[in-house]
Amino acid sequence: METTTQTGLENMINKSKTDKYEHHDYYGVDALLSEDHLLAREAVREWVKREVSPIIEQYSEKAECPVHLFKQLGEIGAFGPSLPEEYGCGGMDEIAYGVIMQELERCDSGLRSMASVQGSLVMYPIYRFGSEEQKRKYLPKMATGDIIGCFGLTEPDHGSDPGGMTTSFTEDGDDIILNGAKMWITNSPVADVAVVWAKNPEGKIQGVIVERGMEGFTTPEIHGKLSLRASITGELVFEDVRIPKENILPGVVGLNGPLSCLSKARYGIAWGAIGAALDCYDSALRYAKEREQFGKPIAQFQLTQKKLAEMITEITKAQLLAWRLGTLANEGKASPAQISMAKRNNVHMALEIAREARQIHGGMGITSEYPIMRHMTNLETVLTYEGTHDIHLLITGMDVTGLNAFK
Ligand code: TGC
Ligand code: FAD
Repeated sequence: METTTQTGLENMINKSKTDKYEHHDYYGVDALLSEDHLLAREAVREWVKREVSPIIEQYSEKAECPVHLFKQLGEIGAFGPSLPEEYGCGGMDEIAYGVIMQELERCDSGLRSMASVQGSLVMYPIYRFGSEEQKRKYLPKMATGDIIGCFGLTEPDHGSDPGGMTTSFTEDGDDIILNGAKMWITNSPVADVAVVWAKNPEGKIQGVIVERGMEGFTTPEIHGKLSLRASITGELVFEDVRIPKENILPGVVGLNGPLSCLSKARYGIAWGAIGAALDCYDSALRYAKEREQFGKPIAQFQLTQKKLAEMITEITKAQLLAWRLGTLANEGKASPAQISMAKRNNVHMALEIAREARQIHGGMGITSEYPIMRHMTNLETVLTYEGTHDIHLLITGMDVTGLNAFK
């Protein structure tokens, strides 16, 4: 007798995937994009379909990061697309940055994380707050993916409240001595450099570039993640790490330094999450038209149509929100609170769509044959990192009332 494993589920699950994704643009939002935006999107989509879609499910199942993609992400211009060309970056606008993040997250939130962290959380602070020497040393090599970076803000006891951090440094001649620990750091076990936020002897927050190999600096991996499995996450541990003072980012003192980096990355997530939602919708629509029950496609049942109609409505609203945020960002007018609203709304929207798409796929929806469960579990992380769903709600609440719920 053959076992279920030999004949059943494993045979149904196609391990090498053909990416059948078709674009969905119900309100003609693409007409609001420029030729350059569309070209950038097409290039990333084509790369994702060829290089990543066939393998992403396997990496996610194995909880392994496809580190070979860092160089390729550099080649397609995914690292710092809106930072200036003079440092080897893309020189594009904020909408181009958004559409690139959307294509990456259409494949996997962890893939987008690889790019968000490198571009928005490591290259951006070096560009915005670094010395000219630091910019020339790090940015061109980071843009190509030759140097991988990570961003250390969160600590074991300070997540939503990073201002309470205890990681700190003292001064010793031309050096500083760094002590403390950071937790939940994307890319840390494979990073060459870390932008670390720590308190100076006056108790003020400053950014420090810490390089792999510095004595007392370790980056243990965090295991057991059931979400964002194709992204590698770890800690940053500093035990009397001696670092030259020239590695301090000279351009900012205070919590607004790391928070402004978060604004840049949250903006990318507001666009990116739509990608995950589109992939779930696309898969659900195709499945509903192909799968028959009671002698007709399940897409013909009103309850399925309700799900699909509500999905595309929510996606369309999110696309318009992201586009408007992009135009504000291009004018330098996107406020942190507006970015919070878009991050919160679009990630929650994507998670809800993943749950509905899972239902449409029936039992097959829980398998790795379809991307739904991977997106759904990924989005649980996206809902929490870069500021939790509730923290962003309170940021909006503070903005509209003028009253601070945090203090
Ligand atoms: P608060 O007193 O409100 O603010 C301190 C200073 O910062 C300014 N500020 C901002 N500046 C730029 N951008 C923003 N988004 C800003 N938000 C606030 C603010 O004006 C003030 O400036 P100044 O000049 O008056 O000093 O600070 P608070 O301690 O009360 O905290 C406020 C709160 C809770 C909103 C903030 O701490 C927060 O956003 N918490 C969430 C933490 C968070 O998002 N952590 C993310 C860690 S990194 C990450 O998750 C990466 S995942 C990467 C991936 O894999 O993709
Ligand atoms: P907590 O802050 O302990 O929050 C727990 C719960 O309490 C949440 O529901 C929260 O909304 C709620 N809460 C907290 N304060 C309030 C309040 N005032 N009012 C109401 N509710 C509140 N960090 C980095 O620095 N760099 C990274 O690269 C990075 N990558 C990450 C990758 C992954 C996979 C994950 C899971 C996290 C990552 N993070 C990173 C950390 C992430 O930003 C934090 O997890 C997040 O900010 C929340 O912090 P916390 O997990 O400590 O939760």
